[in-house]
Amino acid sequence: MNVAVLSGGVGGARFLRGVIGVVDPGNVSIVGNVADDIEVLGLRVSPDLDSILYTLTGLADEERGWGRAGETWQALDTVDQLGGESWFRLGDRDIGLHLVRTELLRHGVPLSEATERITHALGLEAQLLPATDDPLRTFIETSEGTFPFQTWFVARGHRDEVDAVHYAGSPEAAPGPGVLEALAAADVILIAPSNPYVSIGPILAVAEIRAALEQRTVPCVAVSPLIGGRAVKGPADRMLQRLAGGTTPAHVASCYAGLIDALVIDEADAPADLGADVRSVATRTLMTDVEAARRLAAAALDAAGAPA
Ligand code: FO1
Repeated sequence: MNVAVLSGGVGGARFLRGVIGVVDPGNVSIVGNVADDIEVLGLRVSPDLDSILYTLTGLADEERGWGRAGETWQALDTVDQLGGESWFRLGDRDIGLHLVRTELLRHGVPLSEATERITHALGLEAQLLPATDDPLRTFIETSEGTFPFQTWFVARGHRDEVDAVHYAGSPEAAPGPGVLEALAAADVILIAPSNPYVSIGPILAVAEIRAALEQRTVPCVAVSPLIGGRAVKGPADRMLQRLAGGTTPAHVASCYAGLIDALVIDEADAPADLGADVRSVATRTLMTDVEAARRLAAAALDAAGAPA
């Protein structure tokens, strides 16, 4: 069975670990968000691709949720000492990856190919596909101004309430190599429990990816990132409250109108009526460990009528 998964960073990565626990990783294609990528200290950082890569290869710092385990920060200490830009914390091990990626991009290698080389070198069996090779960046509009995603998220601690989200570059962005092929070859399409606005939204802002989902001939199932109307971590609940008008499963489903056949929700949010076209399936969605992530992935595949 071929499975394609649309995913953001941390929550998505944990879910993906469940997916590759129940489906042959060689049959899993991941379409990853690249709109929160950032250039910092001359390095190109792709946080969501890296969270997925590190998590699936066992290199992630589980507690922090991003970056690598056993990280040290000597390079950043020097940056700090020299008055450089140190608000976006790059660890020594992590920097090694960014150096390689940046060098490849500087030589004209597209992000998709750079990602392929890096994931291959680290032994990732699943296919990790950047949603696009084109410049696509999320901007957050607030009453304090409009900020690039990482400025709002990290530097400002995602405290400002969000009035709107923009995906700069989306009208020109084409799907990355392999993305449409992976969606076309999939027996099931899954949307990971990632933030609908800043993780999945940018992927769906690539018109041809959205169209592929609208015209799908196979089931598409999303997993809600909320439990009892609350985000496990991050600003998803506040964003849904403000931008969709609430945090119920119906509000989550509204972010994927016309794109999904079922929404997996937490038992704490059940029962939910999502209208005639979208079923809701309730299960325990908190991914406390790998086994819980596997159970959630299996429930999502079950909801798609394609049991693992
Ligand atoms: N998140 C933070 O909250 N603070 C950081 O300093 C930070 C650095 C960082 C470096 C590399 C990387 O891959 C991720 C990093 N993140 C950091 C996480 C990242 O900003 C977000 O979790 C994602 O972009 C949201 O999906």
